[in-house]
Amino acid sequence: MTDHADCLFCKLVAGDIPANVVYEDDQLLAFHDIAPKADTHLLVIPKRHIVNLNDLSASDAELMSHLMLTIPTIARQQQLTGFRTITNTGAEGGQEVFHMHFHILGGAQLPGF
Ligand code: IU
Repeated sequence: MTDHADCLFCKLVAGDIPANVVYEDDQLLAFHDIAPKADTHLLVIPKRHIVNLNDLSASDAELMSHLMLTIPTIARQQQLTGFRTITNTGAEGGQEVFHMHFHILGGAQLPGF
């Protein structure tokens, strides 16, 4: 499990590492993925360090609701008429950065899943 102090996305939140930010509020940050896997590839993260979906508790319900409701707002701002949202959970689920993030992929026709 990644320690908060060594967490790359916590460093982005802190402004210690630059990011191409497209959205920010008191709880969330969204930025362009450094290695895009679609024409538009954004990541939406909670500012607070949460490892992944397995790390959530009932007290995070309001944050998760806000995050989910903000995804289409960000997509609209990026002129995405359709998009795919993915979150990888755990190494076996393909997670490489252990600060919870939701991928937004779009900008051109995606293949079926
Ligand atoms: P994953 O779901 O944990 O596999 O996704 C991690 C994403 O973080 C992946 O798409 C990387 O390209 C992306 N990323 C980034 O945007 N900036 C970075 O400095 C690093 C990874 I390291």
